[in-house]
Amino acid sequence: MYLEKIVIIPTYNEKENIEKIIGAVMHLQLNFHVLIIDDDSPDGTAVIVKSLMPRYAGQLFLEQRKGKLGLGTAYIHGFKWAIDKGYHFIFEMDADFSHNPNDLERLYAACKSGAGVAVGSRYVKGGAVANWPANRILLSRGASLYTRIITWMPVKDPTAGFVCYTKEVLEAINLDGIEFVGYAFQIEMKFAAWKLGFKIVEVPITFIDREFGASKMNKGIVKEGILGVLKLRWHSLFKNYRKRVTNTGFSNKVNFQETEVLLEGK
Ligand SMILES: Nc1nc2c(ncn2[C@@H]2O[C@H](COP(=O)(O)OP(=O)(O)O)[C@@H](O)[C@H]2O)c(=O)[nH]1
Ligand SMILES: [Mg+2]
Repeated sequence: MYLEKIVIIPTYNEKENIEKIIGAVMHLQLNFHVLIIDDDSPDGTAVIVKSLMPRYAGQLFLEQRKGKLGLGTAYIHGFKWAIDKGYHFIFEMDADFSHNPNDLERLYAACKSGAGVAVGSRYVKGGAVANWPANRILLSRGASLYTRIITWMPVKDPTAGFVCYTKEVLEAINLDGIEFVGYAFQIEMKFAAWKLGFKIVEVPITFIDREFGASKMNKGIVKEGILGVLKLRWHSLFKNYRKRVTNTGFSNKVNFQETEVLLEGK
């Protein structure tokens, strides 16, 4: 079977949103599959996902990790899973409706017509942010400007977490070489794709603040972002960053069944 599109949604305590967001993607009826990466949410998010799996058999998948390990490693886990299964268009999306599932189709279209990475962007013409508190807008705008000044990467919304990657891009990147886990993770993924020569296109979206549940943003994530961007630039100038993030053929291959057997044997 040709597996085309999968939306990876990382979750930590999203019980108010999870059923609705999965329903909204399925409702599109555009054959988007959904992979939830749950970090053992204490609120039982994974239990809700499991209860929905029969309804969306063959379209909804769940990977559970043992504890809160961060957004970045959740996505890396999901990317490897999706590559392993053979998906061609691999999406990142939040569970909290900040990203409108109706925009998935436009991200897909951008990749279909030649982009390696399509970024759902708040800061290009036509993009917007709704309801976010002023301090979050300032932080996000500041992070974008800072990233552009330090790295010169031509992306207006480098911290965006609503993205479509083609399989070719994710296969070209050594995913184990991606270092960061928070906002810096989003920046680094785009930076790596750019450094490896892929085309990044920004598609305007309206980002809406979450109505339900709580943000997991914290000071550590901001600090990682500030230092992380400097580190990326430093490494790309003096330490052959490209080499570190180039997939040499082995790094992204994980046999998930084998991992499970290994874990069980422990
Ligand atoms: N699996 C996993 N998901 C996470 C983690 N931290 C945040 N998320 C999810 O990542 C998405 C974005 O997080 P959110 O708290 O909304 O960040 P914000 O939009 O920057 O305030 C949501 O779907 C969260 O549930 C984590 O450590 N592990
Ligand atoms: Mg959010």
